[in-house]
Amino acid sequence: MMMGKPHWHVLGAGAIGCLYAQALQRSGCRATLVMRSGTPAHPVSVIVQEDDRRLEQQLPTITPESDAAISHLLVTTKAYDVRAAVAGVAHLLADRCAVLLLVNGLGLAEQLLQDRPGLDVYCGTTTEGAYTIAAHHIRHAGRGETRIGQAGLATPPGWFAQWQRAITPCVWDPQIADALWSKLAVNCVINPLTALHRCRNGELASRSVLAREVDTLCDEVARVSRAAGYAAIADSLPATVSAVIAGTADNRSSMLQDVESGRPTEIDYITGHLLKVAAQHHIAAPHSQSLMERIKHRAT
Ligand code: KPL
Repeated sequence: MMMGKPHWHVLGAGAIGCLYAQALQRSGCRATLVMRSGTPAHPVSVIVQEDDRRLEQQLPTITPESDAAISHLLVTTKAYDVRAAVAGVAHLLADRCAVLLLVNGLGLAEQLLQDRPGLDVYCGTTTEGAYTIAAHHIRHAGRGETRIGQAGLATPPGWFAQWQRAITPCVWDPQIADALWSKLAVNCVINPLTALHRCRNGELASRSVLAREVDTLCDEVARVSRAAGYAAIADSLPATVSAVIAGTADNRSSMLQDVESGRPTEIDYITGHLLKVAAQHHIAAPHSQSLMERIKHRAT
């Protein structure tokens, strides 16, 4: 049982990091942003715009040089930054620090536990829609659901009640692996195709050439999903992907945004993870393999 309200440190002050940091602070928790090494550790003003409301909150910051003790760490960085970012604050982490990963892709919890077996790692996934307008200034564009869990943990830890007060709806999911795999499967279809064809999500349904690629890829991702033990997700994948495409038709996927801004992509943790699982089950996944190579070797 948790005594008092936990103090959350947030690593990754992008749109989702700012949204959750502000929500936690407004609910009565302490929330502190962890800035890059060498950044002046001044409080920053986090602005969240939703509908016609503008919520502004001063949040304290620390850098890895500080002597803070971190008991609860929320990680919302890009997938490829997680390992180094957590290593950068490792000396500040309490024994059995709770680390909640709200990042795209799979495989990172296992990596973190390999690096630091003492951590108490949780995983989450969210359909909240938020994008950055300027540094620490975001638009909360669409309300969604946040699911959090830890493999084998049926009941939530003490800190979770505060999350439910801060973020609605926020659900404890004893089957979090299913939710994470379902998101991975959708991202394996939508993200590389939109990034390669430089199109919005909706064009994957409205352009027949792309719709055929979606079908082929859904078949392949479903085969891997079934072999990995996610038969129900495999069966409903075409319908799930169609629904996400329709519901996010105007979106530029996160991978398309990464490509357009010349950033690295999260392909290693999305398609790359699928390919690792496919290899473990001796399943060929040539379309995913080819997409991954084309994304990695694309001309920028
Ligand atoms: O999760 C997404 C992403 O862009 O990473 C989808 C669901 C595809 C929405 O754009």
